[in-house]
Amino acid sequence: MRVEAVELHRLAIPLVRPFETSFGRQTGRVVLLLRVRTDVGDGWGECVAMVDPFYSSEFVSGCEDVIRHYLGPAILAADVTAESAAGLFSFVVGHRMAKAAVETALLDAQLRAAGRSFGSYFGAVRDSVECGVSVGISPSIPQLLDEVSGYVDQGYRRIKLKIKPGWDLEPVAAVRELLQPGALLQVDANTAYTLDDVEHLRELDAFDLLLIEQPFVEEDIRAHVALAAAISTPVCLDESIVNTEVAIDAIERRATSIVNIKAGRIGGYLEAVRLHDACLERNVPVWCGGMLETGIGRAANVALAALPGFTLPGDTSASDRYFAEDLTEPFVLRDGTLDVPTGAGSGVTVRDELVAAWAERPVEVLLRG
Ligand code: OSB
Ligand code: MG
Repeated sequence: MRVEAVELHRLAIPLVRPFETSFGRQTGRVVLLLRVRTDVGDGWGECVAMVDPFYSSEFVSGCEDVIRHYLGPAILAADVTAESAAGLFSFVVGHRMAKAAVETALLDAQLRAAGRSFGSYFGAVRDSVECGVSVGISPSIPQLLDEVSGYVDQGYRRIKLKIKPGWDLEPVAAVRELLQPGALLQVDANTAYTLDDVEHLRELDAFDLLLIEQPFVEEDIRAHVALAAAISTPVCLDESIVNTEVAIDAIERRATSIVNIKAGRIGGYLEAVRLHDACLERNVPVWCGGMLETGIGRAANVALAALPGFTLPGDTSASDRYFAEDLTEPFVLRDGTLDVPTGAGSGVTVRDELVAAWAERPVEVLLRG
């Protein structure tokens, strides 16, 4: 494929409700979108980086810069395919979220041209996926219960509560009490704890949680090994999993018995399929994480979540959990599931008028030559 132009679109989209985690509170999503214009047609990619480097070291402006100065020029200088992108980008260390966005745009262009869907290309075995919902830290327990009840009524198949020191046992107990017996419940600490908290975290064992996600800093695999040995709640890594090899190492060391797969965090969907395959081979259940994506990123996540190893509901919630209006046709929850798009490429159509309306700055275009 020959790439003629790379467009960088930086948008700001309001969220329907603030989203608070142990690392901060967001009222909107600043999102970097890429459109590649190629000799076989256009493709879109969404970058999962947040506006601040609080979830990972990557952030929107950093990704813009890496694409502007390195990844964009690289795909404009040589013939490229989604399959050759990772190799072409290997001269840049890290910056996986930026790389993932570019690779996904290339894949979208290439599969649209071939008339093939992301789901078919990834190896999807289902035409719809079970959905969970990630619930932010709330100003109070009654407000949390209100929000959770709303999601339960909508049909979400699993609740994930964001926790941090001072907001853990009490909200988890209250939500467990609210839910039907056997309902799926899990927690996500986004690195807010330390090994000094092991005795405290052990108290979560009383609530029959599916898993606790990323209690400790991303580099500290050893601390997760120690926690996993000390509590009965399964430990699941998110931030720590930066590629397939790191995941295999964490699995073999028993730091993680379940893996949260986010294609953006590990450099793209091709790597996500590799990671899925490695986990499936080892009988390690996986689920599809989310980063408050618009319909562009969500379409690809839902296709990924249709692979056989994704046996737990993902953070693949409906468009209306995030946005009053989505950038594509909305993803609508039906009996707790979302349909896997079947059209070519991502299978969704980007609403150019919304891309223009939510632009934070004029589109930046990188040209060949
Ligand atoms: O840790 O999974 C996370 C959102 C932004 C950054 C990190 C995380 C999240 C979520 C929301 O939990 C998942 C979603 O609904 O997209
Ligand atoms: Mg997480």
